[in-house]
Amino acid sequence: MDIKQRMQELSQAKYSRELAQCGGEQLYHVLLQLSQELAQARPAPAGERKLYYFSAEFLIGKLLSNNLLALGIFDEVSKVLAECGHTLSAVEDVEPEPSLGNGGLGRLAACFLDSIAALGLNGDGVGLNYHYGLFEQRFHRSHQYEQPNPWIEDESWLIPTGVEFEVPFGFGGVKARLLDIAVPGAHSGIANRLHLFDVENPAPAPADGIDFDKSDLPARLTSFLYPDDSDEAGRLLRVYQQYFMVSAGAQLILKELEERGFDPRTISDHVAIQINDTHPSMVIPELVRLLTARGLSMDEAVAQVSRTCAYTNHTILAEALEKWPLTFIEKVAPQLVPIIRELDARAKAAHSDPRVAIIQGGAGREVVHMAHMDIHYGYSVNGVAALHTDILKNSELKPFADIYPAKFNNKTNGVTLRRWLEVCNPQLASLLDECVGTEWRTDPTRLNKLMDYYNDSAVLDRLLEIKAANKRRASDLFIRDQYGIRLDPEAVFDIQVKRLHEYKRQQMNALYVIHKYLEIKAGRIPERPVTVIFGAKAAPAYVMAKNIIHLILCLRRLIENDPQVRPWLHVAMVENYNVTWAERIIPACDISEQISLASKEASGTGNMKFMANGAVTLGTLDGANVEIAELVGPDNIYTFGAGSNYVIELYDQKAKDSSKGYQSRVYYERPAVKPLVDFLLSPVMTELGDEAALKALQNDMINKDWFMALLDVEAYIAARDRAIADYGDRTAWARKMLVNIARSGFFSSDRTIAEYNRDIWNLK
Ligand code: 26Q
Repeated sequence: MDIKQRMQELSQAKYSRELAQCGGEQLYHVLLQLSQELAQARPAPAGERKLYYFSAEFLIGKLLSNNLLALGIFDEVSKVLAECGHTLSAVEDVEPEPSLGNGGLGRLAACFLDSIAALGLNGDGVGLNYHYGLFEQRFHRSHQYEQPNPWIEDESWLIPTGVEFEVPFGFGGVKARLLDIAVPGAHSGIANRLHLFDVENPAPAPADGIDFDKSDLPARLTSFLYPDDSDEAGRLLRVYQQYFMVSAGAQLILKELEERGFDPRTISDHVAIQINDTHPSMVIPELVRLLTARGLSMDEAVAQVSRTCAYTNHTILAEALEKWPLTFIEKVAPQLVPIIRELDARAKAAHSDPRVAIIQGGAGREVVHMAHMDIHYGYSVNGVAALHTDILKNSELKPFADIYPAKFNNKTNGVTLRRWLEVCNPQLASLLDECVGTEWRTDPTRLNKLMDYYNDSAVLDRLLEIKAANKRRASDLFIRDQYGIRLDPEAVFDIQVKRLHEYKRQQMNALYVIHKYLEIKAGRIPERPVTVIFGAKAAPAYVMAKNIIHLILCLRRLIENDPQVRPWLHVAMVENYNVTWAERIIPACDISEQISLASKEASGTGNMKFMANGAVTLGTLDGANVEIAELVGPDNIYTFGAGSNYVIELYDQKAKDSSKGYQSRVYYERPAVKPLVDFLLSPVMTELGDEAALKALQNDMINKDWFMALLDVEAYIAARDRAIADYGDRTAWARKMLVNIARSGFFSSDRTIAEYNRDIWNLK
């Protein structure tokens, strides 16, 4: 197809204008329609087995650039736009971001869909069409506020399908309407689909804020994505959402199975269901229900489902493991209760250990342990990084691993380098083309060839130039879109962007900022200026997380107002950090902060995106950081802090005797630590901030510090200062960048998906 000609036809048809006369908004809609036409003209992949990736979240981000890339018309469209005096990135500014996920788990699902399509595999996503994505974050007086975040416009990526199913809730049936988003595969010529279910008559927008009547069902079923990351909201509406998704999804699977001409008795030969954390776990009893309704015996149905479903665990935080009161399920989907009781009875008959029961608790207090159902009635259980899977097998899920050793397997996460390198860092991508050839775009292991340039000063200089250009660009966008806030592009960019959670330890990063501030005030001028950038949303009900945001924003104001400190230290916090901001900021990073308490971050995926863009990791030996460290070697990463075995040991000691194990006060009393923690309530801070919030935070640090920030803070400061000092040797630093980029191919989600397919799905 002649792309330019088709763009011209569309601009005429839609706006009766020449392409060159169109503004950004019109060009966006021309390109949206063009992409939809091309994607919908593509065939579905061949293959008798089909994967359904069930997830409550798909944090897809803006789609225009990525779809143009996958459709193979990115360069051509960029050229046509340039002829009209526009850039693709300016056109994409018009696109609203669909923030249909909280963070890592949702973004992983989006990367996976991209890779499944790129590998030409037969696999679709199944989820919900939330009308409001994750809340929009606003800062006011150094506090976070939440606003609704609508993303659906009259013309969007959603394609109506006309497909409908009835979902039988306790209160009556609700029609589920299916909308699709096309997922074109790069280099594969096919397109898969993201299936998003919605109610027939969604409620209109709420008048104000993100609060709404949660009992207004069914109209409110798909209104909001739950704004929690790892916090159990414990809400009935969440269970309604989950059942709506899995019932409609299971009906879709059976419909397609029939259309493909297969008997439901053979479903496990033709279907694989990946359950993304426990949010879709009710698909297991629902599928049993639907199969028995189609004539299978209970034994047959259970056997088929157990060979169809596979479960991915994304967390070891006990509070994030979903356990629903049986009364909730009784209310939402009473027809599932006898099935769940039957599944539980079978598990109890086979395994007397009460720790592996599905239903736990006495009469009236019974809870359904969703992960336990997945493990007994799924054929695969995987963790998301080597360390995480080891911890699952050896401690968190040990009783299960002893029963089902063969089910457990590791699939280290990955990210799509198409979005996270080719699109977001085109200059680096073309340097890589020059150095290693363009094949890395389909085979990321080819990036290893970059090691040949370890001593090539021209290439090392180019890496530094590209990084400097990306820092300038990020600074310009900051001034444009973040209320004129200035970054210093000459400074070291030290970045921590991820959801706000105590275990991720943004508070420890803030303690480093305090340390630097006090050093400068004492006349000890640092070697070079540092810009510390944060980006993080706190779950609206997570008070401690909001207090940490408050601390960071107060430090920002304190430093901005201090002419002695300002030349050497900047603190910036991105308002409304999302996928769009991630694409702007990650290419500009020098030091990537991955400082979770060892054993707590299942994998992390931001760490991989930073590495691929030439940032050097400063991190604990947690999650996938462990694998990054192995791949790049000790000279090209800064690791510090307590190891996971020691941390787990400390928690075990504390569980046995609360006077044993980690005692934060002991670390608080250390001379290097006390002044940092005390600073939270110093006069300069209480004058700027909310004393009660700062006091609550300080009190927690001294007396609890559940995630042991004070245990690691001294080692952290030393490692971070070492990294900032090393930055001064530009050639040596450029080599570290080069090694990180060269070794990042392993973290392509194409590799991860190839492993899922080889070990779990067997699609072709
Ligand atoms: C649970 C119950 C009620 C309401 C919300 C939730 C909920 C929502 C989202 C629980 C957990 C999540 C998200 C978890 C998550 O993002 N986990 C991250 O998954 C990434 C991909 O595997 C990992 O890289 C991260 O380490 C892990 O934290």
